[in-house]
Formats: sequence, structure tokens, C-alpha cells
Amino acid sequence: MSDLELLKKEAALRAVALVENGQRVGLGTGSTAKYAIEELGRKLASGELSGVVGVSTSEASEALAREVGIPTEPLDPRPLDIAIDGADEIAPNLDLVKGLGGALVREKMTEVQAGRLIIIADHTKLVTRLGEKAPLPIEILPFGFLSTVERLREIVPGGRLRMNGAQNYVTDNGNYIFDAQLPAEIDPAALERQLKGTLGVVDTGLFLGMAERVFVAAPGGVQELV
Ligand code: ABF
Repeated sequence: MSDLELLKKEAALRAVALVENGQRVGLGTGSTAKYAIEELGRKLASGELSGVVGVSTSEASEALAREVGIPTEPLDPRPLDIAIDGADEIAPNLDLVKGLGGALVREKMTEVQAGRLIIIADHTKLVTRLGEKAPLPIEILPFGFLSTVERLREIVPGGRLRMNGAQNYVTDNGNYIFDAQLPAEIDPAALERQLKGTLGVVDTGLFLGMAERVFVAAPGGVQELV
């Protein structure tokens, strides 16, 4: 395992240390969240934790949770105690871009119900403004998707439909993703309102005001941002 992977795992362990017996936990998606799911499974198997139930944010996380022995439940109206997930960009105020892994809708629906959202990521995800390094994933309905893309291009001129080889990339929800290139000057909250008001859009990868703290895997060790 590379040094960065070891630090990503350490960040995940720091997040899982916040989970308490009997809690309902949102299980994130991606290579960093994977370490958290594995650690949660290890703690349940060893008896360090008991009574924890997971709510998965993707089919991949659900499969991993089952593999490592975490009991899971589908999302329902009850609140979650905590959710642990990765991110693609982290702004200084802890606003996030998520969804390069394709799970943004289930992540947002799950994590909005969590009392605490803990983000785990490596230091390359830190940015001074959202859109600096990564595109903004926007999940759209397949029906009339080219019309939706036209509407989106009027708001965010740069960007492209995500592909999987020669086919459109398909999310766990059966939808497509438009990866938008954000201009330098954006008002994230206004952009979120505008994008979500666009016909054909399901949701965006903007997670604003949701993260409580971030464990950042950096060369010098794991840093905590609050
Ligand atoms: C999920 O996985 C996403 O919201 C984000 O797109 C991605 C981050 O993956 P990784 O931890 O592999 O960089 O959390």
C-alpha cells in the first residue's frame, strides 16, 4: 500500500472512531470510504462496536458492507446518527463537490438525514474554490437528456456528458451524468438553486453546509478540519 493509501486508511479510522454502539451510519462510496466500511466491519466482528446498522449510498458500498458483515437497511425517514464519505473537492468552508464516483444522489439523500457528516479525503482534494480542479457532476434523467444538456450549457457553458466507453455512463438510479466545468466566479448556493430548478436535473454534486468535519490524509499525517 502506498504512503497516501495508508494515510487515507488512517483518516478513515479516525472517522470510524466517532461511531458509537447502536448508531445508524451512512456508508459512503469511493476508495477512501471503502476503508471506513472495512474498519466498521472489523470493529463489529471484533466486538469493539455493537448494534451498528449501515445505510449504503451505492450498490458498491452495499456489496462491501455485506461482505464485511455490516447489517444494512434501506434509507427511510428516520435520521441517521452519522455518515462517513469521501469527496472530490473540499473548499475552506467545508463546502464540497462530490459525485465523480457517480453516487451523488444517493449520497446526498442519505447524508442530508445524518446528524453528522464526516468527510475523509486525501490532501489533493483541498481547493480554494469549488470547481478549481474537478468538474461538477450533475445527475440528469435519460429522457430527453440532450435537451437537458442544452439547458445546462446555458448555465455552465463548459462540460460534457459522462461516458462509459461508447455508452453513456449510467448511475445506480438508471440516470446519466453531465460533468460541468464551473467558471472561476460562482456563487455556489445560487448555482445550486439554478441547476436544481432546471428541467431534467435530478440533483447536483454540490454539498453545501453539510460537512461537520474533514479528516485530510496529507504527507505529514492526518489533519482535521472543522
Ligand atoms: C464519493 O467517492 C464521491 O462523492 C466522490 O466522488 C468519491 C471520492 O472517491 P475517492 O475517495 O476514491 O477519491 O465519496
